[in-house]
Amino acid sequence: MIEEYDFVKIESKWQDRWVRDGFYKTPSKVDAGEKHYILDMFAYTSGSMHMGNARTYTICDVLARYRKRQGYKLLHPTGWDAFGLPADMAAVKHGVHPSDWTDGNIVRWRQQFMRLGMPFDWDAEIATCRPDYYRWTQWLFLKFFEKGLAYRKYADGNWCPSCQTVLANEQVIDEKCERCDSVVEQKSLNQWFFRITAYADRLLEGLDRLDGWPEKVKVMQRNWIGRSEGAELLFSIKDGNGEKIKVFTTRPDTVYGATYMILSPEHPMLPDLMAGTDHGPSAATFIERMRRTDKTEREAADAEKEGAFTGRYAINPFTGQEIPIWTANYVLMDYGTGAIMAVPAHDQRDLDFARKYGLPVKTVVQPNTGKMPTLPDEAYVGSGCMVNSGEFDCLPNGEAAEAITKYAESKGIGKEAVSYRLRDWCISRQRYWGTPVPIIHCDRCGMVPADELPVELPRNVKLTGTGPSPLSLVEDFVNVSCPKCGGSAKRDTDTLDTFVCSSWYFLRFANPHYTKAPFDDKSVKKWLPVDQYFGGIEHAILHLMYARFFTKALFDMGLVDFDEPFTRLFTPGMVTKDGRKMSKSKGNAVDVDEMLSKYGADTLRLFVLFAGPPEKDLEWSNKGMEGMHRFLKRLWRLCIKLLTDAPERIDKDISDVIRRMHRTIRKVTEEIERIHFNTAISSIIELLNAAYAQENDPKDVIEVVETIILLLSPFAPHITEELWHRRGHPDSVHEQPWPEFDAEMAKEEETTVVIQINGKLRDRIVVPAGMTEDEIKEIALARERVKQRIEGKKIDQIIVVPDKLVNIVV
Ligand code: ANZ
Ligand code: ZN
Repeated sequence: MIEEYDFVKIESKWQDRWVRDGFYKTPSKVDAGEKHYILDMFAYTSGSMHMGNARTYTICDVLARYRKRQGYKLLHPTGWDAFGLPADMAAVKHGVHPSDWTDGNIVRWRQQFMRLGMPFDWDAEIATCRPDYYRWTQWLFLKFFEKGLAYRKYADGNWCPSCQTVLANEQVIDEKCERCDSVVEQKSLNQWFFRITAYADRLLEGLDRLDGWPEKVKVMQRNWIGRSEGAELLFSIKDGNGEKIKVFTTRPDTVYGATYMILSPEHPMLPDLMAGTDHGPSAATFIERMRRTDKTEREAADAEKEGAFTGRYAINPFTGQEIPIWTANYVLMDYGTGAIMAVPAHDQRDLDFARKYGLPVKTVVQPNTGKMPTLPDEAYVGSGCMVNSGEFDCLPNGEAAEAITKYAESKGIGKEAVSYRLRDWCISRQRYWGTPVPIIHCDRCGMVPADELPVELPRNVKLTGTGPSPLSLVEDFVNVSCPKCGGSAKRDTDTLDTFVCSSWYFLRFANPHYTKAPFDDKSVKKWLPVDQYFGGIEHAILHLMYARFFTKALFDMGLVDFDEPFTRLFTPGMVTKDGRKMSKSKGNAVDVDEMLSKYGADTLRLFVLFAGPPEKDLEWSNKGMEGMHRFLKRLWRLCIKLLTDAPERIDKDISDVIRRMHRTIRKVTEEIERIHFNTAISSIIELLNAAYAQENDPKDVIEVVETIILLLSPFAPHITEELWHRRGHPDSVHEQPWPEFDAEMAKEEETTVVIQINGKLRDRIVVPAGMTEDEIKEIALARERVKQRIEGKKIDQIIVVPDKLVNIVV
């Protein structure tokens, strides 16, 4: 009777041992070229680990284990992104203190990491909610403040008058507060911002150097920054007091076609413009309604365009014509200048609007076909020659854009301009569970940096979920004396967005308990930048942009000597069930702990790695789990049988299975390097099957099986460790050097295939043996000699005899 595969016992035994032996402890001595920093986005402690997290962390762990085996010295830490709104909400709902709730979650997360076979160094963990961490978040905030990169200004927010707080866009439903149904107002509040827009160009330029990042993430960041080149043009107002309306346009060439103007409903010039006109009151009603409409709704491309005439006219500076000034939902205050010249003939949104309200349409760009564009409902947005444009007629429109901008500049009515979609980052929250803003407001001295850090979050607060910032109710927190003049002053009572905490944690990991600064310069020089970063695509913009911004700002302050934090980035796909993202609220989540109890970590790890390419979404399958579990049992049976009582290998004949083993080592190594873990695992499975086929001839099989254990160990670390020890090796399998292949033996067998056309020999090709029919066909058809002979002829049939012959019948 062969002993059963008892994964419960095996896994917990090794998990404890690895932590005790300091498996992921950061080595102190690291020579040049030896360091490797692998990092997974640290966990947001709003709950416990879900299957998507389990997959991402597993992918990261495999690569870390593999790099270690290659001889790299690893920095591979983890920690907790531990502040944030969910803790406040849990406190209100269940009456538990956010701090206790968070600590409870951290304990669970830690256990789950352990159970998955990820033996982190828990003495080196960091948590953003602990004073020894957030004092440095505050310190950095003050640095940014000192450099003018953090500032406070009045800004519009969704204000619920009965809850007395700003709501996120997501919390506004049909213009009403999701909690109390009051109509939400736009209210200006004092808010803190980081001046990320000052880094827009640097953030763009840096992307071009990030060769190790997925293209799709770079595209998302580029779009988010949204750089547009164009011009600003000034339009004077008929019967005005000399004030001019400034527009931003990417198409200055079309200025002769500007038949009306639109100001955003929030535009500051509107009230004065409308005062006393007949149209004023109806426009005012429209504006009031727009102010209450959710911005994202207004911005949606398919939102119905609506507007109102202000009763006033502007003068098109190029045609001299009077054009009506409107206000409309689709022009936003926070882009460009908040005002546009509308060119309905060449802009679809303007055309839709003009059709709806009967405004004139004038074509100024003619397609190069010579025909005028026909325009009932579709704007002509292509290029062409200028028409109806005075002295600029007949110029190609690209040249006209330049000429018109130059002309405007010479007349003092315009200039070249660049506009960005990127906005400054609003970092203040009227919430409790976050890093307190370390600023003191003094009537005499203004905003004064707190002199003692950390500004500790008081524990005793009343959280009701409504009302103003919870900290503003804690009197002995609020009332302080001014560090500058000693007079009575008040602390800022906002807390920082959690994305601030996570914008620099990767620096802290280099020396997590450093007490003299946020990060230890010497250790940062040794370990940073992060060589390989892992995290979900949902962070493509926010976190990954903020961390880049921080790094660049710190670089400019001379605090770090690199300006991109993550050299390579990998974004694993989601885990889905029945085609939809797994989520507790949708009721389709598969519980990680339950799967670990039922099948063990090695099975779960193999399943999430094997079921598809890591960058793609992965559909959960119970059958797939069963399949992986069976594979491990097969491995167990064969090994136990062979490794406990088989004879040593004596004669050194090279059999097929040994060749295959060398090919597998090569393949697995290449595939791990490309993070194609699914194909790496499938070739290990094939090798095991080949070993089984030779079970009765154990002399080669022993070598093969030991290699399988070595190759499989980063993926399924527990079973392989156990089998390695059973085989009598005293050291951990995870300390063995990565197996090497013999290039000669790993060579694919080659074969010569003859190519015939209508039965006559025309060419010969040498290809790896075992190619599929389609692969051979493709190669044959691409040969020059073949192409020449079949050119212009119709192929009736292609006959393939694998490894031997292709006959093309034409
Ligand atoms: C005249 C024009 C003619 C325009 C034309 C386009 C085509 P991107 O490429 O996204 O930067 N625009 C400017 N500010 C706006 C705002 N605050 N809200 C809504 N739309 C605004 O878009 C730039 C174009 O979007 C600008 O160029 C302007 O319309 C519009 F044939 O000006 B254009
Ligand atoms: Zn003062």
